[in-house]
Amino acid sequence: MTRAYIALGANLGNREQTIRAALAELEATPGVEVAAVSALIETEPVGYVDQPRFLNGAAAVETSLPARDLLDLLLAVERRFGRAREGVPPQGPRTLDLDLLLYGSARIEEPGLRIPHPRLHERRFVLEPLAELDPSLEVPGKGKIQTLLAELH
Ligand code: PH2
Ligand code: MG
Ligand code: MG
Repeated sequence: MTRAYIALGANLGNREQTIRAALAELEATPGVEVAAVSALIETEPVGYVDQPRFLNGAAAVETSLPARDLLDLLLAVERRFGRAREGVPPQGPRTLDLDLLLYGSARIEEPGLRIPHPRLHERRFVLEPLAELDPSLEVPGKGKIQTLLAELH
């Protein structure tokens, strides 16, 4: 089993209901156990700023799925909850965003699959929920969550 961390985000529709239902789908998937979920926090949009506020959080899962299969599962769950990818801005509003942040201590650079997530260390809305789950968590090649968060100030 590998411990993986997933970023949770939504800024359209009933954000909390969608995130909770998505977590239940992950939990219902063979080979995936949701081990911990952070508080869901209200955040100002970053990057593409002209959009509604996000609800963000993070989840730790224990999984026997390879990283690529876990990623495919996250994309399938996003689609099931109405996530559109055609004709919408890449950083724009979405009903559900599930980003694979960390997969054990793995470093992976493949088309469509970059672990650790390349923008993890610069996003407070990702680091804060991760720090709540485990402040001593190590981001391969970057350092401890706690330190990364302190460096943002
Ligand atoms: N996701 C983005 C772009 N901007 N801003 C916040 N606050 N939260 C997000 O999850 C987010 C964002 C693209 O994935
Ligand atoms: Mg995403
Ligand atoms: Mg994202």
